[in-house]
Amino acid sequence: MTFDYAPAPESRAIVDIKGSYGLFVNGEFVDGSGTAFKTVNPATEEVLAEVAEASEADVDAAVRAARRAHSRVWSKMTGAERAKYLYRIARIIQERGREIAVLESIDNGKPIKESRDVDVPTAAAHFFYYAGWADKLEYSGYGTTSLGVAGQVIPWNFPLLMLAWKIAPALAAGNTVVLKPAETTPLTALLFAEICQQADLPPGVVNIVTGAGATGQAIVAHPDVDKVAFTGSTGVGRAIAKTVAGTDKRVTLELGGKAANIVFDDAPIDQAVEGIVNGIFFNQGHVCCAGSRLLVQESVADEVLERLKRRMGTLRVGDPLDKNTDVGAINSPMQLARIKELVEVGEAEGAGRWSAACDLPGQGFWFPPTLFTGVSQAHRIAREEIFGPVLSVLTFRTPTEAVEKANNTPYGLSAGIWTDKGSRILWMADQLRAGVVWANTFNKFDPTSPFGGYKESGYGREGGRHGLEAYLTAGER
Ligand code: TAP
Repeated sequence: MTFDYAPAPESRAIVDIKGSYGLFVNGEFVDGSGTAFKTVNPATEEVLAEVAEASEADVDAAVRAARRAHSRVWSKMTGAERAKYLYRIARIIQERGREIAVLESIDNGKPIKESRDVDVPTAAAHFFYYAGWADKLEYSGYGTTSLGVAGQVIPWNFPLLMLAWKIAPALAAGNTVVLKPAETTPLTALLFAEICQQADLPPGVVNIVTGAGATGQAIVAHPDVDKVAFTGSTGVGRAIAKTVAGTDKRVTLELGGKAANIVFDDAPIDQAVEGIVNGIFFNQGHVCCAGSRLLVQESVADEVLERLKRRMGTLRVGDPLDKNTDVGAINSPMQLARIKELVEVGEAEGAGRWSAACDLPGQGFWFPPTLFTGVSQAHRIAREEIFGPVLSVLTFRTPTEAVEKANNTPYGLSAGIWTDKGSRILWMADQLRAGVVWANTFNKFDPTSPFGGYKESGYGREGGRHGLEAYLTAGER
């Protein structure tokens, strides 16, 4: 069943979405020379704005602006001076937090309570955290010398937060930046460009070039880019690694995941059920570290599933701007098609599909919170990243079997463990091939913690002291 709704008008009124946006190059908004594209509200299919597409020549202008700003201004400043700009940006993000959160929810489809309570405060926290490092780089262990121009390409699932993960450490370490947001979610990056102006950031230190994959490719291939930082799919990550092979560019890749969320029979079950729900339905499951494979110990599987289904029945799917919404819109029709395709494959392969009764809005892109039981390790829904609100449930008997199943994936980004035994947490954390292991919690992000993958989830770390390594020469190769 479907229903109609009018997006909450009072929230919408606090953002000023312009009819069209240019590129942000050398401190100013300029026209792009490519064909402008439209960004759409995925909850209503309303066209929000026309956005400039950066051609190779536009990317070149942005890289040249970044190079000038690096050699003449930014690398010449003391760390303490750079820190002042980062603190200022962090404060402005906080001050304009409501506006940014609403814009993020409109452009991305995520629930306002997530953009308000997670994306925006965590983005500000990254700028505060790395501002603190800017005048203390000699204690980082990675030297004090910046690399130069960083080319950064980010996905659509956490548009502002991924920008903060990339830009804050780069600037703190003295680099300048050319960043491309995803085609479906450019608006908060463009608002961030305004914030850079408001903070009086010297022109060229941050450049935002919008566009599709070809724009990202032009950044990666540009000969005067010293460092490439990419977050996105493993397929594009591989193409980027090929492009930079044989050059002296430094690269970090944050790619996909297929995390195991492992529940033992001694776990506090209600707490674990909350963690399972958060692990897979947070941000509609558009999360690289989502707990998309539930591994539950056989002796408690029935109980966990019963409580999980009951809890899924209480999730509210709908208007991202409604503060009571738990699950928002799927970001794009392409992503919705990908989710539907894999769900059909799951059914065809014989797994049992279940969703709570759930009315979805008639307009926009939606998918109900869904789980699959009877999943085997060979099923595609157990192996491939769905990047949507779809959980695959598998069972295990012993901790060794849990480790084997958890590690039986080409990915290695994150994992979760739910148990009462501290010794088991430590043993499991040691055995799991995952960059982040959460114990009795899930999807906890903090700027002080390094984050990144093993295996096909990429290499390099973002966050914490380790996140500086990618932007300083002493960490080189
Ligand atoms: P991608 O299709 O890989 O896109 C990521 C970014 O790269 C976008 O800005 C995209 O532009 C751009 N791009 C596309 N083709 C390119 C090329 N050939 N060269 C350079 N840039 C190119 O991923 P997505 O669909 O946006 O995001 C979903 C994937 O990202 C998932 O697999 C997810 O796991 C992963 N992800 C990982 C992490 C971490 S931290 N590991 C975090 C978030 C997401 P367009 O937007 O125009 O396509």
